[in-house]
Amino acid sequence: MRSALNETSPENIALMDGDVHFTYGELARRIDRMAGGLLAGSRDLYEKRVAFLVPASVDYVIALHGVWRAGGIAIPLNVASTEPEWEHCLTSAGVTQLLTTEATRGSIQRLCDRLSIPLALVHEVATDPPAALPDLAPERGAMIVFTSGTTSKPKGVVTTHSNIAAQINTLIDAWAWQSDDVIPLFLPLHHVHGIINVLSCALWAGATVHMMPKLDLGRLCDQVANNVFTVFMAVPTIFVKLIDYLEALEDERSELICEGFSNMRLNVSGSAACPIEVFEGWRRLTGQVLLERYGMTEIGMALSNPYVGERRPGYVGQPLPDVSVQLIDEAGALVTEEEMPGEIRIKSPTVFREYWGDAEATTSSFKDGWFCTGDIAVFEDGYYRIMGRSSVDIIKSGGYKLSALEIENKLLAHPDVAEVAVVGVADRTWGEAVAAVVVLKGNAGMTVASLKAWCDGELSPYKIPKQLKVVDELPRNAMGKVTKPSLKTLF
Ligand code: MCA
Ligand code: AMP
Repeated sequence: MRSALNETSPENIALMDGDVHFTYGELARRIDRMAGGLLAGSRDLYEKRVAFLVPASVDYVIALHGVWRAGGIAIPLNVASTEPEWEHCLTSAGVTQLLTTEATRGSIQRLCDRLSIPLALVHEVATDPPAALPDLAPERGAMIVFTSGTTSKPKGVVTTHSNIAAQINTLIDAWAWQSDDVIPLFLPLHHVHGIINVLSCALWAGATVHMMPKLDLGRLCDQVANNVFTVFMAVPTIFVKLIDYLEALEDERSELICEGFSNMRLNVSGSAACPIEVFEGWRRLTGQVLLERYGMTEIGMALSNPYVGERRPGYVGQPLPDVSVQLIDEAGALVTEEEMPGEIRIKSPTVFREYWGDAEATTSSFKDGWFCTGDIAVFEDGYYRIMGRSSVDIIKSGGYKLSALEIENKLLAHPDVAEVAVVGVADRTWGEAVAAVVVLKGNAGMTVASLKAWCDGELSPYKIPKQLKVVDELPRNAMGKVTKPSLKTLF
């Protein structure tokens, strides 16, 4: 994005990184120098893929915006991933340069050496600002975010500058972002929720973002109690954790923190279904009526409860401006009656361009120009309600979308595993928890602890099964396919 940073008040504080603050003016200067370093004398990166492994910090913002301004495609990597997971991202996207920090270099240096990908520290790359920055046509690729799905390996979702601008502008208007807003950012910065809804909306609106490399409820709540923030966005798991945390505190402290939340102008929940108990629990404690919205990596935000008006518990509201929504039933017909379920299909300027290097997956995810989300919803009395997903192979745990197939493939490499099926089981904290049902070879034994230990370094920690059942055989239908829904009842 050429000017994804607000330029109206250069003296305003854009970022708080620990105790250090960065104004919009200072950030813009650093980003220009980064773009200059990345260009290294050339006129344009021409959609060259530049990945970065950078924790939430000013360096993250400089890397993201520097790549955008130099005409590259920015690929933010998950700081919690394992080497095989990073390798998939780097090779499938044809990454030619990687940016990192002193703190994270050690974990990825060996991989970059093996793949012959040049690696540099963010602060080393910056040079003098370039004489000219490339002119970026809106339809050019800007970012690749990896998302899990019904395939074993995550797919790279390519969004253009125009998609990103639409995703940001829609939310700035819908949720009334202001330059005096202040928001904490503890969500991972390799997903749309953290990158677009929090970071990019705030920086476009001229607001202030407090970068937090990790969710630390105690430190966060200290600031909330001091009325530092005006807006708060999180996944339902975090609201569950906050409710538990606040209820365990002594009354006086809990009241101060609840008052801090109560004084904010907006609390948003998304990335997974917000249970009605959580919605009501949050209202009881803080007085805040959560605004629940629905989105997806491929489409940005599509449905939202109103900023002004009734926010209905258990519902995700109505289409955001410029978003068209259809519900399509199992027979492929348009649902025209209320209370009849159908798959959500979307047309919108926010919808992504393609899955990187996977024309087949891109084509099959659209029908007649509509993006098929795989989520099932109903329309009831003016509001959409999400009922679930069409695939049992997608699990939503703590807001992360996980592929059961990816986890199964990894577990099949375990020397004692003959067969395995992975399912998501209902969980109060995580929404769904990853559970594995395995058939073992010979007389081998397995416990959750031994399985977790084996998975360490193979799968990101949040993908590792939390529950395990060892069975003699997996239930299959007449076609030989494992009947996954029946497995959920084992837990
Ligand atoms: C951490 N753990 C998890 C998860 N997170 N287990 C399952 N699912 C998870 N999501 C496990 C760790 O492996 C560890 O296990 C233990 O919990 C403690 O880890 P820790 O990192 O300390 O946990 P935490 O800091 O409390 O993390 C929970 C979290 C995090 C903050 C809720 O999961 C998170 O940031 N989730 C948000 C994801 C997100 O932003 N998704 C947006 C994508 P052990 O103790 O066994 O080692 S969706 C999206 O972008 C679309 C567009 C949308 O609609 O928003
Ligand atoms: P991701 O691909 O990680 O962007 O996750 C997108 C998915 O999260 C959607 O396809 C939905 O299944 C789910 N999701 C996001 N927001 C909500 C919500 N408010 N309620 C239910 N599911 C949601």
